[in-house]
Amino acid sequence: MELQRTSYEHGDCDGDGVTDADEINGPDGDPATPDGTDSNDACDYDVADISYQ
Ligand SMILES: [Ca+2]
Ligand SMILES: [Ca+2]
Ligand SMILES: [Ca+2]
Repeated sequence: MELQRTSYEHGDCDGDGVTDADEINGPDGDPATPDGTDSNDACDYDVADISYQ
């Protein structure tokens, strides 16, 4: 039995609410067109890309 997980379960290293995949690839999942945010900076994210919380 695992303890309750936090944001890592969603692959969100910085915990800003946008998953690493979305920050790196953009919401369309294509790395050729990133969303331009830093997946390691919780202050750098696109509000439109928040997929949970
Ligand atoms: Ca993030
Ligand atoms: Ca993209
Ligand atoms: Ca970020």
